[in-house]
Amino acid sequence: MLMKLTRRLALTAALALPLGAAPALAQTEITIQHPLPLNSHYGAGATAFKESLERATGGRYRVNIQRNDNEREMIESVQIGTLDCTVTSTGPVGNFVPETRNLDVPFLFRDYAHARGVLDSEIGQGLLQRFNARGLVGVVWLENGFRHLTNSRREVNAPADVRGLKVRTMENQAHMRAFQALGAMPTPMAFSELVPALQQGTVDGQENPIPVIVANNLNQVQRYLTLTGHVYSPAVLICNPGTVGRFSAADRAAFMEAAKAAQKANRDRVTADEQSGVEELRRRGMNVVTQVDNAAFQQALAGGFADFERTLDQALLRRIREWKPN
Ligand code: EAX
Repeated sequence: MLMKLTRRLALTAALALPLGAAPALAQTEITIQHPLPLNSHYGAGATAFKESLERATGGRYRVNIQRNDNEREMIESVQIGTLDCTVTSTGPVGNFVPETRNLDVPFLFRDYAHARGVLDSEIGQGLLQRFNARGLVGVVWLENGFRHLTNSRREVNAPADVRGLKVRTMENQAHMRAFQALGAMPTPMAFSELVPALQQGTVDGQENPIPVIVANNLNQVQRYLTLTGHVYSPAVLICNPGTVGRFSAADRAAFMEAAKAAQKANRDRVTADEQSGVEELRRRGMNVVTQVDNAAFQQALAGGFADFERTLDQALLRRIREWKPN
C-alpha cells in the first residue's frame, strides 16, 4: 500500500508518554525502487534522496530503497499506484512517454556537459512535463551515462566487427534500430534477464555505461569492451501523482530539494566511475579498446537509422544538437 502512514503506532506512543512530552509524529513511508546495486550511481542518488528528505522533514518521512531490475515493471507499478517512485534509465520510458524517445538517438549528445546542460534546460524540463499526461510525474533527470559495447566473441575495433553479433538492447526502439543498422542482431530484454542470457550465450554482447558494467561485474560474463560511447543514456526519477499530490507545500519543497540532492550525488558518482572504471575493468581482466573511430560508427549508423530518426521530433533534435551553454 502506498505511502504507509503509521498513525496507530504514533497514537500508542503518545498515550504511553509522560505528561507534557511531545507526541511521536506520524511517519509516512515512501518506497523507491531502482535496478542496480546500492553501491552504484543509482544507489548514490536514491540514498541522497532518502537522507535529504528524512533530514528535512525531521523523520516524518521515511524512504525505503529497494532493488528491482525490471525497469518497465517498476514504471508500470508507479503508474498504477503500487509503487511510489523509481529511478530508471530512459530505456523503456519511451513506451510510456514517447517524447522521450528523442533523447535515445545515437551520437545526439557531444559529451556529459552537453547532455546535462540540455536536460537541465527548458528542453529537459519541457520533456519532464510530458510525463503528467501519462499518469506519471517526471521529477528530475538523473544519469546512467554514455553506453559502450561489450561482447564475449571478439575485439570490436570498427563497425564491421559488430556485424552478426547478437546484442542485448534495452526495450528501446531507437537502440534496436541502431544495432540493426550496424548489422548486429538486437535482442531487447529487461536488465533482469541480461546476465543469464550472456551466461547461456543467448546473446553475445550488450551495451551499458561504465558505471553499470562495473557495479554489476559484467566483466565476469563479457571479455571485450569497446568504448563506442554510441549513445547517452539518461535516467529519471519518476513518482506516482498521488504520492506527490499528498505532500504539503513545505514537504513538496523538501521533496524537490531531495530530488536535486539525488541528481548531484548520481552525477558525481558517474563522473567518479568514468574516471576509474576503465582501469578497474582492465584490472579485472577485460580486453578494452579505447581508440574508437566514432565517425566511422556514426557513418555506419547514418543510413539504416535515418528512417527511424524521421519519425522523431526534428525541431527538438535540432534544438538539442544546437544547444550551447550560456
Ligand atoms: O538503468 O537495462 C539497462 O541496460 C540499463 O542501463 C540498466 O537497467 C540501468
